[in-house]
Amino acid sequence: MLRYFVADLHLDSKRPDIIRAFVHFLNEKAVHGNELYLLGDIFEAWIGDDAAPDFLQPVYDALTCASQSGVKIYFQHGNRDFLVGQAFMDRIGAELLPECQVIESAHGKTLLLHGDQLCLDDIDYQAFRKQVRNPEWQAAILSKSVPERLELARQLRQASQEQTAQKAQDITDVSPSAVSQTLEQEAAPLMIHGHTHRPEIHTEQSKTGGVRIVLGDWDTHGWYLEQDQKGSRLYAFKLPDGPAELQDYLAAPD
Ligand code: OKV
Ligand code: MN
Repeated sequence: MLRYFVADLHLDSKRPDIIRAFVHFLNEKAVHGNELYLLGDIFEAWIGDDAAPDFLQPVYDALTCASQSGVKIYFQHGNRDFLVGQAFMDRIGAELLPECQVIESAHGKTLLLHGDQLCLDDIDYQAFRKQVRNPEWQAAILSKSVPERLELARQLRQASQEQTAQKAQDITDVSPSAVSQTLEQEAAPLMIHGHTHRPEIHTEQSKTGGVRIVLGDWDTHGWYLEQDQKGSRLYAFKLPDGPAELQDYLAAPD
């Protein structure tokens, strides 16, 4: 059994380099695995399956290609792509997971989660999360026109940027009590999550010495966790510098 885990790519038209790196990762790495776990915030702002942006077509194609070649793809919502729905899962051949999924790995019982639900010290964020995860609120949003949804997403992002700038760094990390409680409640020796953009492998996370693997966000580097019978390994790889336009321009004179 070979598995790959990624989170926090924040795919966006402004970062064609990340789109290309992800497509490359899917075609070169993920297709050789049995399972691929997308643990949230794959997309910067998903405003509904009916408004899936065209610039991500290479990503949809690579995901579809992987699922058709036998890779089981699992998708967990993040705080930016909570509106990903069953229609998009059907389109790429993936399965939606609940906000906390338990699997068996070489380490034993393993919890998978985006990670934002562990950031309990950020009271404002938890209130925001409760609202955007509410099915009635989501249905109301999805009934709006695409331009209305785009405008709302833009306003929310602006509000967040103003708030985050004021927040102490430590409240945007996981709360240690939420981590130990979650591990102990599920009697799991391992959890894997993203969200905090603090890639690390932490030990002693619970009474029984639980381990917490944090995936990195894709920015200057891409990050993925590879897992098999032997265990888990967290990899980072450098993204080619700069946007494609500049590279093409630099490559052109000859
Ligand atoms: C994070 C907080 C914004 C607090 C909106 C569709 C919709 C995505 C979004 C855009 C903004 C989340 C995802 C963010 C935290 C806020 C505001 C307050 C208190 C839509 C898809 F619904 F509008 F269509 N958003 N972001 N807040 O910038 O991450 O924590 S966010
Ligand atoms: Mn997140």
